[in-house]
Amino acid sequence: MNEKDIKNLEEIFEQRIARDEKIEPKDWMPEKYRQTHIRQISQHAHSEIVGMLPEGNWITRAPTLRRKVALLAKVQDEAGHGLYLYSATETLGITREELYEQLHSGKAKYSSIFNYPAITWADMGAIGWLVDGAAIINQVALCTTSFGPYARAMVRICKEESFHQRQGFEILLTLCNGTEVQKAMAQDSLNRWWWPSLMMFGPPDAESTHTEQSMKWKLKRKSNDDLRQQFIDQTIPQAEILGIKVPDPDLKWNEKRKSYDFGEIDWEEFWQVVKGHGPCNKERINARIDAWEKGVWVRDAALAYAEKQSDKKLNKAV
Ligand code: BYC
Repeated sequence: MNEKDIKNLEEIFEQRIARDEKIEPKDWMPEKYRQTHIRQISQHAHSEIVGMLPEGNWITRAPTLRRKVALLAKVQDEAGHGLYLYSATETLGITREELYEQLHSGKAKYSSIFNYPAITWADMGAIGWLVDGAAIINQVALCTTSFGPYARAMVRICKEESFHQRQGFEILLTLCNGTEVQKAMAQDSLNRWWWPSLMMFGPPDAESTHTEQSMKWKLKRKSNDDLRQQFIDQTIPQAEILGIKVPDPDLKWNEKRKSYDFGEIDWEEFWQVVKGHGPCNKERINARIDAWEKGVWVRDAALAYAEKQSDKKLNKAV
């Protein structure tokens, strides 16, 4: 293909984006569009899979059977989200093995939030309420993203995240209506998860390397700071219902902006966690590598079975 042909294709592509048409896997797309989607969708998939670890650890310690069933279903949903998202990424011409390799070698990122420990039962509430709450705000915007398989996966994922957010809020509501010790546990959990939840939306717009291009391609529909503000405005009234306090002395309603002003986020901490130096980074990656290595016999058995079946078909055909 010569330069003129590529320019033509680029123009047609930009016009399709402008018309809000979905881009499908077999459509022509600029290489950078493909690569940035592989990066973001796979990081999203890795986040779902690594995100199962802090909660998975609490399934056997859930306080009642009802809580256990709900948590088990939530963690199972996360596995499903990871699988749709890996499948969506594979449509862009990368294999599942390559994606796992990128996660295990530390080349691919996953959400910073999952590098914090879940140390009490209240953390199951805070993860559902805050982490899934933040995820919904980010993902509702992604339901209209320009790449078809990603947008369609988001619709179902958002519905399930909405259930997750409510189960988390309900855990905290129960604790907040319980004994003083239970309420203190809920407050402690909010203290520890609040700031890391705000970091989930990524660096401030001025420092975000990908936002400008991703907004042009309609991969991102809202900026990191806009989504973060929306999350804060939506979450503060919920904290008031719970009767617990967000750990930010600078948090204040701004009547003019009809939004909350809030304190400085510790971006140094964020980058430390993103670069692999958070409290649980090593533990999380080691758990994933361990699962991959221990699962080798399952993959081998499935492959051997598939080969046997295809040999049988072949023998019948001759
Ligand atoms: N953590 O230019 P920027 C869930 C990286 S899981 C780590 O703003 P972008 C759940 C960023 O990758 C939901 N790294 O990037 C599961 C980039 O580095 P690279 C997870 C981060 O992509 C289980 C650099 O910083 N949701 O719901 O335009 C249980 C510069 O950033 C983070 C998603 O993945 C971070 N927080 O915007 C419970 C949503 N933030 O790649 C719940 C999909 C930034 O150049 N992703 N970085 O090396 C997105 O919407 C966007 O990728 C982001 C970042 C808003 C996260």
